[in-house]
Amino acid sequence: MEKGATNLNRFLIEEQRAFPEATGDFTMLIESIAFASKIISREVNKAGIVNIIGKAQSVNVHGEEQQKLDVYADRKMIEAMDHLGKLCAMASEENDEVIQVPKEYPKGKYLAVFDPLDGSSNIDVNISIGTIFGIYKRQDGETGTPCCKDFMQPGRKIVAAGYVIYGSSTMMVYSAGNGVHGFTLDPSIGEYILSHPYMKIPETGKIYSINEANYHKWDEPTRKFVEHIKNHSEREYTARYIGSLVADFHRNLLKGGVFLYPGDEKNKRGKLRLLYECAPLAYIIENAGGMATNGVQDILDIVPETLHQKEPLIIGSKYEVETYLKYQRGE
Ligand code: AHM
Ligand code: MG
Repeated sequence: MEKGATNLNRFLIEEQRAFPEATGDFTMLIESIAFASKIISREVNKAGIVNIIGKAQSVNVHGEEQQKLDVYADRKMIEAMDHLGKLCAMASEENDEVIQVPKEYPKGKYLAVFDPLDGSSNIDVNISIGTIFGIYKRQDGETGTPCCKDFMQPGRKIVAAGYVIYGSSTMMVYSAGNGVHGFTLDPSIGEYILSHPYMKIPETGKIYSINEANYHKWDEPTRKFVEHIKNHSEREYTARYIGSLVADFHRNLLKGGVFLYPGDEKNKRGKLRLLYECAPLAYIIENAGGMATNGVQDILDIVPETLHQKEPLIIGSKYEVETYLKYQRGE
């Protein structure tokens, strides 16, 4: 490691030291997610040259075909965390039910939620994809075998969240409530190095990201908002939509702007899952000075009713999200 560089391990230890009551449990969890992400990153990078591209023989809980790498990434995330003695259960976009800690391992107080490989339909065309995660504490007084109910907590209860983007470089972006920090993987030494401390999203930005093919299915306020963006010549908005949430989100976090996946006629609650996608990214954006809403409520205030619940997601710079809300309120 270069002199003066801070790797993830050092960063977490120093962050932990700032909180004398911290036990280090949490540091171990984040490091384990980082470990899983390095393995996933390696597989994603060689996806074009090994026979791993293509569909697995299974369909996930949403009726979508699972890609082989989805299944692989899901297993790596589970294996990285199940034995630590820090978790009482996990929930993943790729699993119908709560994932229990195997009997042979002790249980801890945390719950992990994750989308192991978001945007995986983009793998075959070599577009950036990502892993999204969130950590909650089990609610007070809950004992016994963890079940769905344990996960029915609003995003405000998240104790840490983040994502990994497998892009031109692999980056982990993480927050435990004390700023948002980005770490870039140095593949030559296999270490995440702090490259983007205290990330902040600009108050307003030029980018809007939405799948406009759905225009005629959106509600009136969403259509009006997008028309407003397009006709706002002095702000010079520009459209950018990859169709890979982590990549779209990451770009907008750095440059400013808004990402929208609203509900529409066909998918009333949009497409993105509250627990695995919306809430962790909403936690990151709020800690970076931005906003996230479903058009009515802050994403972080929504109490999930089911594990795989979907929510409309409008997320990004304050100015653009507030403008969207004004259209929703008819102002
Ligand atoms: P996935 O979790 O099955 O990969 O799907 C989620 C992805 C997001 O990454 C992306 O923002 C969205 O689907 C794109 O949807 P669409 O193709 O409808 O625009
Ligand atoms: Mg996803």
